[in-house]
Amino acid sequence: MAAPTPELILYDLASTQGVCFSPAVWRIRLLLNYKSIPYTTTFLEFPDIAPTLSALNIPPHDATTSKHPYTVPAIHHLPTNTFVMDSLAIAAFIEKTYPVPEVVLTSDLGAQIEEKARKVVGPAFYVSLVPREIRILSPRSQEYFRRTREAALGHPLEDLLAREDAAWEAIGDEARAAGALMRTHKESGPFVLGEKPCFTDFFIAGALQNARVVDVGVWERCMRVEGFREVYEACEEWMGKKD
Ligand SMILES: N[C@@H](CCC(=O)N[C@@H](CS)C(=O)NCC(=O)O)C(=O)O
Repeated sequence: MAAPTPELILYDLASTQGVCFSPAVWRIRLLLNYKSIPYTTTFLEFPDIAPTLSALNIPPHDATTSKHPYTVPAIHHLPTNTFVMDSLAIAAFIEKTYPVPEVVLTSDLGAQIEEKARKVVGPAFYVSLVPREIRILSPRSQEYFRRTREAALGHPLEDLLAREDAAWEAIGDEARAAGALMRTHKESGPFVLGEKPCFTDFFIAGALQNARVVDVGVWERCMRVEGFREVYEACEEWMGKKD
């Protein structure tokens, strides 16, 4: 059977693995896969993101809210020739354009979980994944990634690994509390809001899939925490299209 005509092009981050690993892009990929929207992927190397997206006339991010003027995910919606950058803006565009099946983008519980996950698990992810992400980049992207991240850090990426075990030990109880919040509606289903996935589920599953591609040990650490595991497993059926 012929492949369906793509509705959009998804701009993603390239790696030597040939599959999506960016957490922000995975959020959008999960949304597209859940809604069965056909799309193609254009993988960009880190140093090509800004030149490619600016050549498409996409306006840059506001410098006061983003470290980088251009980021992936970005999309080109072919039927309307619309370009959108930033995962939240893209999710809003997709939800408006393809409202069925509905995906709740924001909720009080979802916001609480995302904030807790960012604050609690985010720092441990950073320490574990940033020094390892470089290993799955091409030489050109490695040079860009090391230069930009070390300029911000003020020391070699690899130095982060010395803090890894302490970072994970420090978050045990709080990570379990975040996981427990994800189980609030466990009587009605495995997702944050119960029966059906919402965008917070894709936020969680996207972050875990990022860990799985970059370092399976980090993914396993998270999968031991109740809540994270259930959400990830329930979202796995929409992880089939990875490129
Ligand atoms: N707020 C953005 C963040 C996306 C983001 O940070 N993307 C990274 C890749 S995971 C990126 O494109 N970085 C560009 C760079 O480092 O130059 C979103 O949610 O889409």
